[in-house]
Amino acid sequence: MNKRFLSTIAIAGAAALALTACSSDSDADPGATGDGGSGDTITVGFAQTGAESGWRAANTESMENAFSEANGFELIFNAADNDPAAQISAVRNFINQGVDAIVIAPVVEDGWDDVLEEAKEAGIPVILEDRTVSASEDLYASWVGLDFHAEGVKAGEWAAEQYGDTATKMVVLEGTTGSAPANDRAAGFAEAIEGTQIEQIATQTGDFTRDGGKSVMEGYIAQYGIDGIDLVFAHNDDMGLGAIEAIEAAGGTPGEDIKIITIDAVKDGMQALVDGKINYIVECNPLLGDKAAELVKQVIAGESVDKSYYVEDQAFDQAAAAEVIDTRPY
Ligand code: GYE
Repeated sequence: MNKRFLSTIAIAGAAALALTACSSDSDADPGATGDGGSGDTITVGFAQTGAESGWRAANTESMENAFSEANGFELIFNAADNDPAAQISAVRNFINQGVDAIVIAPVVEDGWDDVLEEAKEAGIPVILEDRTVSASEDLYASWVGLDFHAEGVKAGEWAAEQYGDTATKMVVLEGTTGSAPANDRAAGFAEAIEGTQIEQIATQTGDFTRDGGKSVMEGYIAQYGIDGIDLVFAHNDDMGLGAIEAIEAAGGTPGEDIKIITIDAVKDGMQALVDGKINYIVECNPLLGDKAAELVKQVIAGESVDKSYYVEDQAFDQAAAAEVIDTRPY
């Protein structure tokens, strides 16, 4: 696989630059074709997962900004409420509507072969953003997203370094079952803590939502007690924020009695890190819209593109979060 890191996108200032560069390119397109009429508009069906998290809200906004009318697009937006079957039928609707291109943030990895085959037969290119699929690479044009496995490794390495030498009981708040980030973050984290004294005593899905994280954490506290849990690894900030609520409601102090590691680095998560309620956050950059829009234009123009584009992520402890929190774009 051709790994290309778009490291500039990870930096707030550079992200703004990337956006400028992209929109001026896009603005130039209608003029460049000479007729400037509505025939230039690229109709794109975007099948979003849903609205489960702060990360997702930032990702949707990034996509809507990039696939704007001013940039030459008509965007047909669908959010599937994290239901894989609903998302597949949304994609099928896009095919029936005869859109020019389809962009998908796949809820889960499996189950895509048939509908991707149908899009291919209809001659409609598919670009994936954010999550990956298990289907053959021949069935889509390109993908832009994050290295979820590396995120899990980073989170696990920090846990190993901080807590690996003492007996540590860990509970996990998993993302949506069957989703690429839940699978890959779990695997990466497990590899990084192997051989340490961190013991995973329970793992359950909280569906990437704050409510889900809260109720799973309430269950863990009921079963093990505040004193029986040393560490929470939450696959995203929102579930970690839900865990904070559950710990506080049970009379515990999040970040102290129970340490918390999360992934995403969205505003609320970073604030909790600065406040000492979360101990470490690995970033997952949701600003994928510009690259996705650029890929759609390139693919429609018949230009060759790579199969995958990785955006680089950072990681933050409390001090690092305090330094950047005011300048973060999401
Ligand atoms: O971490 C989570 C969101 O797919 C990377 O989905 C994304 C994940 C993100 O709901 O907050």
